[in-house]
Amino acid sequence: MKKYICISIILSILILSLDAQQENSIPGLETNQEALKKWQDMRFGMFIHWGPVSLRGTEIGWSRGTHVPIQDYDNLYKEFNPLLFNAAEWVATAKEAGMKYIIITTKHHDGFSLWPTDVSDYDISSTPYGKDILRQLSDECRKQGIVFGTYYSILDWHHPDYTTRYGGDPRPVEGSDMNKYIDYMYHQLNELITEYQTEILWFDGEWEDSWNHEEGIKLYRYCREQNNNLLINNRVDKGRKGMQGMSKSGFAGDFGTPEQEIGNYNPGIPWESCITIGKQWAWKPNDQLKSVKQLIHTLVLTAGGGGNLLLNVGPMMDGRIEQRQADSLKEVGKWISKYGESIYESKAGPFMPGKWNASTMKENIVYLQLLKWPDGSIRLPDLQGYRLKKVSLMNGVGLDFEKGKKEVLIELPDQAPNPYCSTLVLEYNKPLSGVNPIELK
Ligand code: H79
Repeated sequence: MKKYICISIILSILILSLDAQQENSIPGLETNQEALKKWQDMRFGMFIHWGPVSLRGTEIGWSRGTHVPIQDYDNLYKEFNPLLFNAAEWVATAKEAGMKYIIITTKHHDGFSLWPTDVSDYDISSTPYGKDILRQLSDECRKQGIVFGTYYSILDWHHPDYTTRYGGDPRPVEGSDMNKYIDYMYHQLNELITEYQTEILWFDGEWEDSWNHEEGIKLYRYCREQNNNLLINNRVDKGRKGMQGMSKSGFAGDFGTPEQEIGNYNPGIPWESCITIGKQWAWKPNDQLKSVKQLIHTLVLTAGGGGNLLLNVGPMMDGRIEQRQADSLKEVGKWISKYGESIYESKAGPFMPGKWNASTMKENIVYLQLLKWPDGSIRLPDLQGYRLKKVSLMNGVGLDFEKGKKEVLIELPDQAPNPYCSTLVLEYNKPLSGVNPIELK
């Protein structure tokens, strides 16, 4: 019997290690763990979708040939003159909101380049504005201590050599040469990596048939060869599973990219939810904005699931971030200045995000974020093997609690300490890293 158990154990170990080897069977796709950790600790970033399309207020990329005729769309750059663009103000807005990094659209599906690129005239240098927006922003990010990253769409519905058309574009694909387009793309990415020192490459537009898995792997490797500290999202390759955006194994990419939704609880995998502050990615006049409460709850639920939040703003045609959006961000920042300790550098759990809570932890401390303020008291399940030593309101007074057989009853004041999201701090007798996730009812 003993012999049999021994053999089974050895066999399982062999099978497990084979499995692990298979996952890493494609060399050159290993994430830079140090860069990953640094990025995960930041938890909150600003996404910026911007370009000449802000002159129309329609969606970037997607409105070319749909809401805006192609001829009009492709000529908008001739009027793009955002004289009130102020990189210092943008970065200060992000910083004040508690965001630690910025990702900006350098080239969306519409093909317009926001920097003076060597390989095209359809770029910022051909606009009446003329100055290099990307340079100003990347310089300013470094000045203010914000990590600078770049969005880049693999698909390009404007480039003649890209081999898929969209929006009723009448140009035939015969004669288009994807290899030529790929050269163009490599040249542009080299500019972003070496001249603008982008630290995060946020790819998009990988889903069309013009792109494939082999090219995805090649592109990932190329970028890392230029700078081994780069972090690259999973849309570089074809391994994305729907909008939840996690990666299948064997595909390139350092993190998953759920879009317009909070990722599922998954602390084991690096991921980032990208979510708009309103309804549209690019600026839309009178767009319906999410409330400050919704924004804070989104952040808290994301951190409580183990992910980052990349919250998107769409600046206006004159270069300013709309006042309403800036005001909301400021409010989020005020909340973070009090509760940020429960977000930055935190781990998800042990209580899974749910209807009324999220939770994060650090060592022996659990932060329990309450999305609704309960009436009088709350009951929490006991964590087997751990002793609850102290409960308090975050930034506030200690609270009385009573241990039952399997539960702890915590007494709460009548009034929520914070109108958006109050947080309890639970101190246990030892680090909670080994606890299984618990669903709260
Ligand atoms: O850059 C942003 C989007 O333009 C892009 N990814 C984020 C980061 C994106 N790629 N795919 N999708 C969005 C999904 C497509 C959704 C669509 Fe629509 C629904 C396209 C047209 C209708 C919503 C409304 C998005 C664009 C217009």
